[in-house]
Amino acid sequence: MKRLLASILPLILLTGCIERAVAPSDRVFPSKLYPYEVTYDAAEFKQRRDVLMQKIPAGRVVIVTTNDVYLRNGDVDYEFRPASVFYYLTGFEEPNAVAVLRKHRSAPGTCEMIMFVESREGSAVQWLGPVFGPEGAVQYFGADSAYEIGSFASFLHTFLASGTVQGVYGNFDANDDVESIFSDASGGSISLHNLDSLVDEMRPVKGPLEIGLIRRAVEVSTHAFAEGIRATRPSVYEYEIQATLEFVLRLNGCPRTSFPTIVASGPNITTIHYQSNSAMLSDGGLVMIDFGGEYGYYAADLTRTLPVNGRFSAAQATIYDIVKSSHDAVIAAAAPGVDFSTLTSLNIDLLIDGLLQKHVITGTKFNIISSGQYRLYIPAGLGHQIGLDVHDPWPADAGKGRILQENMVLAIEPHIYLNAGDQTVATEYRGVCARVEDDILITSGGCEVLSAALPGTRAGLEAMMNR
Ligand SMILES: [Mn+2]
Repeated sequence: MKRLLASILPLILLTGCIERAVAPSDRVFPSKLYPYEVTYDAAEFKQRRDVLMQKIPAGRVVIVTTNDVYLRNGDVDYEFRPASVFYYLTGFEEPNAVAVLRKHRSAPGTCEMIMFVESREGSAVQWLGPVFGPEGAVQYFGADSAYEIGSFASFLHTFLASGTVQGVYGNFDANDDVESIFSDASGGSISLHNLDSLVDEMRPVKGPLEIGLIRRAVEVSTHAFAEGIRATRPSVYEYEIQATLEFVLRLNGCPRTSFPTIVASGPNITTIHYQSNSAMLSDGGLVMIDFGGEYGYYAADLTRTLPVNGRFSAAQATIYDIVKSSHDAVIAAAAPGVDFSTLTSLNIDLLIDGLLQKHVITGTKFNIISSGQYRLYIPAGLGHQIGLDVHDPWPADAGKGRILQENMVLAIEPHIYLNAGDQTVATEYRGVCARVEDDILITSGGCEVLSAALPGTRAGLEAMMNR
């Protein structure tokens, strides 16, 4: 108990030091699900709908739905989280909601929004709490009109039968009920188009509200990660480190992680999406922690690889330093106008160079890369965008390349995985892995490492573990 208190007290004392990250704006409304400090600017969501509507050909409309509520077991549901595309366009957090977007008849170039949301009264309020209802959808979320969700099916039948709608952009993968209502109402005579791919073109460049939320998610996550690093030592269990990470995360206002926390030690380290977090950490081994919080629905995503006993062995240090130097080179090269595939190639070049120079593997760089052998050691991509999804979408049109632009946010995660049974790897390196993942904001002249407060060098990590 004494040990537990001693480990928790400093965490509690540390939690007061994070500044409010999101400034209130002129038109704000409270978030029921985020009562602490997130405020929303309804005008920003309206602007996104206006931009989207300019991409929609005449005669077509958008029907965007939030996620279904999924049964977990018995009469318990999984925690609800809105569909990212629905949230991006509406800011609406409650389940059982649909928005119909069309070109505004009286304000050309803008979007009209008709919302269908849940109403609650009587015992439903007693059990589940109040909802915004149609009135709230108009008052706070900028709906031009709003109705009870139960009337959506009859609305859609009438709307589609009117002959004015020639096509619909929808995201019906998110909700089977809405999909079947659409199938019934359209009778197969209205063309259905992919909404996500249009919104995917809009999401990469983040606005000020989004960047503020990501900064906050990263800030809290780095803070939690530091406590997770301090909790790492021989004989603790992976789930103890997970508990520390998630405790500090929740204590600082993040309602959830942005993906299931990975604490992979010993032989588990080679499982990229290891899930059980059930093993005990062994002296002399490594542990890889992949973790990030979600704040205001925006993700952070960080990885560190640690020596369980606080000191990297010679082989572990060699692999770690190869990864870290590539990580630094990629971040130095990240800037507006740079194609992400150029950074991917740079990373593979540097990692394979490093492995050859240190005699971890043998052969020629050309053969190892052109034959695809490098994928044995570098199984995953260099990184990805982050935003409402931890793997935020790139626009589907790959022909345009993945050119970095100011105010994109990315997770950069160079890694080397050397499997225990890999005969192409020198014996002493088999089973050694390293990954370092930071979150960066592309700026006008380069990038800012949002997670710079978390040590990434070998010396910095060892210092943090041995303090
Ligand atoms: Mn990642």
